[in-house]
Amino acid sequence: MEYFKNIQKVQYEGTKTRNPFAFRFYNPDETVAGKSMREQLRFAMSYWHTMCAEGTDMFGVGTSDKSYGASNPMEQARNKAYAAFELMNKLDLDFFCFHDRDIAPEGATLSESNARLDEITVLLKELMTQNGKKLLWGTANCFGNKRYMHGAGTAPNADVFAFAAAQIKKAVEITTALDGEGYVFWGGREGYETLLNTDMAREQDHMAHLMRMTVDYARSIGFTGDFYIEPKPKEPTKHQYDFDSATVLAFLRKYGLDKDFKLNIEANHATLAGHNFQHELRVARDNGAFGSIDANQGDMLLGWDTDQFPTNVYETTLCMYEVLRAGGFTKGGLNFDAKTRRGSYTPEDIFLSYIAGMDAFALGLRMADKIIRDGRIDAFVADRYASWNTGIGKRIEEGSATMAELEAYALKMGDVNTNMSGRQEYLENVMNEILFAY
Ligand code: XUL
Ligand code: CO
Repeated sequence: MEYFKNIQKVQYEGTKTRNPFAFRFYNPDETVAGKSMREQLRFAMSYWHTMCAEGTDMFGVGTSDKSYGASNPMEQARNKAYAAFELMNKLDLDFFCFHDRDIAPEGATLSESNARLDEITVLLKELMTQNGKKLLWGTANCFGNKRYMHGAGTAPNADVFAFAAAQIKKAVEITTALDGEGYVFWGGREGYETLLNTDMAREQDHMAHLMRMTVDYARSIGFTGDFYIEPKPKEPTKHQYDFDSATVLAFLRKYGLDKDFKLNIEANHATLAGHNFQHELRVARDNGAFGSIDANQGDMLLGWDTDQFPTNVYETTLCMYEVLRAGGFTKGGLNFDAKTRRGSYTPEDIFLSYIAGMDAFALGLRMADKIIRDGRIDAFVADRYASWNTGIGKRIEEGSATMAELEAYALKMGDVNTNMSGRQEYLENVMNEILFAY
């Protein structure tokens, strides 16, 4: 059965093409910055948005049909899996990501849900082998069911915690069975609506405990992938504990989990936290915690997580600059945690959106490589800190300068007469030149 009959395999046709179902910038086998674009970008399909979400919003029902011709939920799950691999093949996506409940619907009991997961895991494994596709990461949906109304790992009720742990245990097992390269914790409802009813310290202790147990269990069953936390400041809860990269790093260090977890940075979550995407990536990179990316973009005029397909090349360029500077992806990749707008409701729109997102990142990779080869921006930054390479600066960095020595140095100077311009506008113009003029 072919689900997307009107659409052929999308090919690279270069920038002269007028074919909307072609890549202009993503040429998978072309080498950019020392590796093929395929290896640099490691694109992944998000099962939840692409295969499941029908475009419902707070004001209206779904606009697109994701039933895949099925008449019951398990038939739908099976058809969905076949459709997912057809879509990945046609878009040349090598990876996918899922929540447990995306691939198989929740049953009436935990054991029924687990049996359903087992059945679909066998099917996915077969399809992965047949089609040469890989699982970038798996996760558990511990936020959709009403039992998680007050949180999962941070729920005030220990029974809810136990249920979440059981669900995560199974999600880790299927991720391991499918050779997943990663496992994600996104704190869906791990936060609070009001401190009047919340013991924040206790909730965070519990979350750390759950993460420690998960890592230990996963390693004991042979999971060799990376663990990630995906920061997000709010939505669905007013405050989410994994607010941003810096907050997550502090949490991991407090509980001694920093060796076990890296970060999965999402563009729209960065902007919700009042940062830009590059800032969140830089914090992760500077702390040796860069792991993976949820590729999307928000709308600066809206205060919520719009999960739009990323098309802003300035953003993708600065993102790929950070990725290259971090040494590239190891087990992570670019997962399109993105959905078509509710009005873009046809199957063709899904393809056009992935093409747009993949091309925006392919172009971003090409431009990031140009920034590095051009060298002016990196040289400017290096030069800006030149006073630290010798003399008093070097002694401070080495930790050998004393307060008394610095006082004597400052007294002798009288005042600082050596400040350089930050040249922001010049550097922004260099960016424009690199992006648009050569
Ligand atoms: C929600 C979000 C999730 C995670 C996985 O904002 O980004 O889809 O990526 O649970
Ligand atoms: Co995400």
